[in-house]
This record gives sequence, C-alpha cells and structure tokens, in this order.
Amino acid sequence: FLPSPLTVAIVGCPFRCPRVGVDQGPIHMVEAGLIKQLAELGWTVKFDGHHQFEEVNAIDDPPIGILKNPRLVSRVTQAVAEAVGGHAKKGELPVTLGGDHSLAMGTISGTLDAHPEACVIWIDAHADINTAESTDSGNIHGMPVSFLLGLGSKIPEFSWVKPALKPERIVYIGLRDVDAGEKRILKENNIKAFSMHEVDKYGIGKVVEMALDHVNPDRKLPIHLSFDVDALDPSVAPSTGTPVRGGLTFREGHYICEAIWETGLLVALDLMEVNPSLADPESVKQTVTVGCSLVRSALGETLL
Ligand code: HAR
Ligand code: MN
Ligand code: MN
Ligand code: MN
Repeated sequence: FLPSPLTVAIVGCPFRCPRVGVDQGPIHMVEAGLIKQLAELGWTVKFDGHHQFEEVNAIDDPPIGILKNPRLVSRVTQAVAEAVGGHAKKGELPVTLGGDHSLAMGTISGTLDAHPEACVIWIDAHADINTAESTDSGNIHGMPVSFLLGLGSKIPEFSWVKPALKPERIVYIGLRDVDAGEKRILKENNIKAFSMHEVDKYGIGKVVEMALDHVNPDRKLPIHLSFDVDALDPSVAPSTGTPVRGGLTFREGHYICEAIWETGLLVALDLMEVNPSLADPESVKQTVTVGCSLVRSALGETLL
C-alpha cells in the first residue's frame, strides 16, 4: 500500500465549532514556514491554499438533541473526507492542519476509504468518543471517534460517515480528561488506551511499543496518526481550546511522532486544535512552533 510517498498534501482546515471567527491555527502554521520546512526534508509539498468552507447560517443549523452546529460540522467534515481520501488514493500523504478535532471524522473516513485496513493512533488529553447520548457538552469535537466506530444513535445528517473503524484498530496515548460516559464506552468496546498514568509508569518508549503491538502487531498495517496538540502539557502547547494539565512533555510528543515515522507505515497525519485566538502572542508562537516541529518529526526529521 505504501507508495513510499514523496509528496505530502497539506489540507489546511481553519475551522472551529462552535464558531468564534475562523480558526487561525492552520494559517499560522503555514505562515510559520511549515511548507518550506517539509520541502527541506525532501518532500514535494502540495498546498493550494486553505480549505474554503461554505457558511451555514446558525438559523439554518439548530441543534439536534444537544449537538451544536451539526449540519455545518457534517458538511465540513465530509468535504475534508473527500480531500484526504483523494490525496491518499493518489499515493500522497495528507497532512491535515486544524482546527477542530471533529475534523478527524473526515480525515479518518478519507484514510479508511483509501486504506481500509489502516489503524488509528490518537494522541489527545481527551478520548473524543462521546455519543449523541453520552455527550454533556454537545460539542462534536468530543465525539468523532464514536461516529467512526458507529456507536450511539444514528443521526441522519451524518449518514455519510461509514462505521469503517473497528475498535481494535484504534489506540490512544495521553488521555487524562475522559468523561464518565466515555470511560464506559472505552471499556464496553475493549478499546486500548494509554493514559498519562501509563506514560508515567512505563515511559513513552514502552508505551508507543505497546500501542503499536496492540493496533499493528505485525507492523504491516497503514497508520493514521491523529495528534491533538492538547495532548501536550499546557506549558508546552498553551494555545488550545481545552488545555488539561499533566500532559506529554515536548520530547514525549516528539518521540511519538518519530517512532511512528520509523515504522515506515504512516499514510496520514492530523495536527489539530492549534488555536491562536486563545492566548498571548508568545504562547501562540510557542504552540505554532511546536505544532510545526511535531509535523516535521512525523515526516522524517531526525535529531542526528
Ligand atoms: N469530553 C468533553 C466533551 O465531550 C471535552 C472534549 C474536548 N475535546 C477536544 N478535543 N477538545 O480533544 O465535550
Ligand atoms: Mn475543538
Ligand atoms: Mn481531540
Ligand atoms: Mn483534546
């Protein structure tokens, strides 16, 4: 499956929900020089501007149950699924910059369309696995994994999302803010998760190895890495919507990316929830810089 891709396709997704202006995270990362940095690593970089999303008027998008902006999120993520799937089918490696982690509903759908056997490594403080029944917030960025797994009641507006992900094909690293309902869902579906407790106990090297052993035992399945920047400790990545203390260090985050790159199996990458509107300029710069350097590590930058 792996065309040892030479081309990376940047899918810039300045999208956040609920919508407070436009999310500038992807724009900042490109402006910080990400494209040139990847070119210097030897990649051919395709980028034809950030994704333009149609507006859906709030009046035309009332909540479904308590789910906020469901039609907007559905349309945006569906467009992203098509973009990511299209790149992956051409043998390009899509790198999606976000933006709201609800976008992963799209990116992972796109990856699984091109690589049905792919597994997902989800790096996050949060499990993002609430269903329409279990969510307290109604924020769809807390729910993409349940949609991909086909859990919870079906919402017609999201009928395009195929339940293409199997519970044994996803593994989490970095969790530390998981809702009670989500803990139940993880247990009931036997989903493997390495929280910060396991990172402390075993060290990041062992945790990544155990995560890969679970989700990719023979090291032959394609890998989709979905990295929520809030997995990092807020002292490392402060500009994000839902920071939680006690997160991954700078090196632990980079180690994960380096180790996934070393497998030679990476077919898609998300770098999500970089949110420059939420902090002072120094914090924004720090977070954008760390976001870019995580992407470089996942795409082959080495320390020596
Ligand atoms: N679990 C909470 C909810 O469902 C918070 C989810 C926050 N998620 C993100 N992405 N920011 O990981 O609302
Ligand atoms: Mn979000
Ligand atoms: Mn997330
Ligand atoms: Mn998160």
